[in-house]
Amino acid sequence: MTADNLFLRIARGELPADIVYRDELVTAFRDIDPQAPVHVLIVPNHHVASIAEAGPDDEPVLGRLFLAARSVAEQEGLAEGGYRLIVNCGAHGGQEVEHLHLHLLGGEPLGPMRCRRKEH
Ligand code: DGP
Repeated sequence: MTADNLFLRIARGELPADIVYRDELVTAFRDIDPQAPVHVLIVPNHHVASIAEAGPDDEPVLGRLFLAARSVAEQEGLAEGGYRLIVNCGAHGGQEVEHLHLHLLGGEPLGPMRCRRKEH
């Protein structure tokens, strides 16, 4: 399996993940390597390699990613304390998986910028 289709296969239910939200456009599941007490990834249910590859047809799913992130944040008890949403894009952005994903991080003060807690 390539990294390209990993998240698509999770969204399709073909690979296991701790799913916390799903609708007809997007799926949210817990990150396998959490960088905060709550770390959820929200992904489109169809293939979009990155935000750089998104086009006008993807506008509904792009909006849904943010609204789903808000719902998950409320579900996870983050609404009051606040949270951070991150989209990595391409090599310089640190994107490792080539399927568009929105990181939802929260559960503690995150500081001015977030770095990985450990090396891979
Ligand atoms: P990024 O660097 O923005 O491409 O983030 C990729 C994230 O995906 C990273 O935080 C770890 C997570 N991840 C990688 N493989 C898996 C997996 O198989 N399952 C889950 N749940 N998360 C994964």
